[in-house]
Amino acid sequence: MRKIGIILIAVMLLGLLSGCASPSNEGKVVSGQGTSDDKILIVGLEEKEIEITVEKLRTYESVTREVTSVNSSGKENKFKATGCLLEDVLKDLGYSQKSLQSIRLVAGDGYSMDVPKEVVNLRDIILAYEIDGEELEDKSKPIRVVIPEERAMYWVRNLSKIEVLESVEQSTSKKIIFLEAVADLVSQEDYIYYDSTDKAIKIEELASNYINQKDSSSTYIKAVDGLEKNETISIFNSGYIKITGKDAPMFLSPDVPKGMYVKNILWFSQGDVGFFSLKGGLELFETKAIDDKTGVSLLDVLKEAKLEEGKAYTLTAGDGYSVEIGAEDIKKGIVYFGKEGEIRTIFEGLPKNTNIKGLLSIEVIE
Ligand SMILES: Nc1nc2c(c(=O)[nH]1)N[C@H]1C(S)=C(S)[C@@H](COP(=O)(O)O)O[C@H]1N2
Ligand SMILES: [Mo]
Repeated sequence: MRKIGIILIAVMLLGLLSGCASPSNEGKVVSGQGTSDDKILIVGLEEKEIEITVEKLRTYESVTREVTSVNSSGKENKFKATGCLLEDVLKDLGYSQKSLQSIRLVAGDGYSMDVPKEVVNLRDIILAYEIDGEELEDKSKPIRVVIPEERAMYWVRNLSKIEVLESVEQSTSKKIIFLEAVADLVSQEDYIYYDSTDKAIKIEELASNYINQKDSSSTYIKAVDGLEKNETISIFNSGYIKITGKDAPMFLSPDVPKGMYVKNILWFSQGDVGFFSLKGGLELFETKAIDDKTGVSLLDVLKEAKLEEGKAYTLTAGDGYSVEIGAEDIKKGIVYFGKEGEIRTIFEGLPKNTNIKGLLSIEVIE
């Protein structure tokens, strides 16, 4: 009997310690006003992180906007968002959106999104605590960000943290590596994407072989449809570039929410290296023909990577063959896919040694 008593006491103590002894929900507010532990953090503004409760956010002037979220497939979703303006919160702390470089919105579910300076400086950023006059659904609590007039990828649900960043890396590349060419030089894995099995390359392998890691603090990504974004190195490099099948080249990863995937990449860069998709270039740029070859103008590719100011360029093939081409001559060239999918160049009026087979990279000579 004594033994049982001791066990009973032990079980009750355990229950108390783990906080589940009380069956009632005493002390917790469960109305639409949000619980008292609903809060977000603002970091990077001051040395210490700033904690703001939803209760506090409700004390700022509330705004209600009729908004339409548009996702990456073009699907529209209309609703009314009510919340306070980030600008009012910042003003209260002695800052303003207009003087910030960029911010990163971090969610509790692993989603995160960098909002570039142009958006931060220009747009109203609503910290919404009500949608259509109702309390937020669980997956959006405690706050849903809404930036009217911007894509829904910025409209982070389940907001936990706003990081104020030093600056957005728009990337100053010195070198372009063609994605389709480098994909053949690293290992390829099968990647199951919906009902097809495609090929993908590990970004970590690209990074360790082709990027000077010290130079990079963020990844810049641009898609064929004009989407531009930054992604943290640690998130990006833990993922894959799918190089075949639907929406390729595409950034994806089994470890990040699908909304962070980027379809139809034109190019991405880290440090001083930009990885450029010729497939993407052919979709976006006007094509140009020389003899019976059709491709994209090298100048368009260089301009996209902001490399058009170089004095000369070194073009290097996968087998190590290279030629140097001056700024005037580079304008006469196109880059195109050969019959076996290899990347080639041809220049109007230049000798045949500039016809590169299996082009891998272009490096600027300053
Ligand atoms: N926390 C969190 N917020 C998120 C996402 C997510 O996966 N997690 N997806 C984003 C993306 S990619 C889109 S398109 C929109 C979708 O918003 P909607 O469901 O209101 O249309 O939410 C954004 N906010
Ligand atoms: Mo999305």
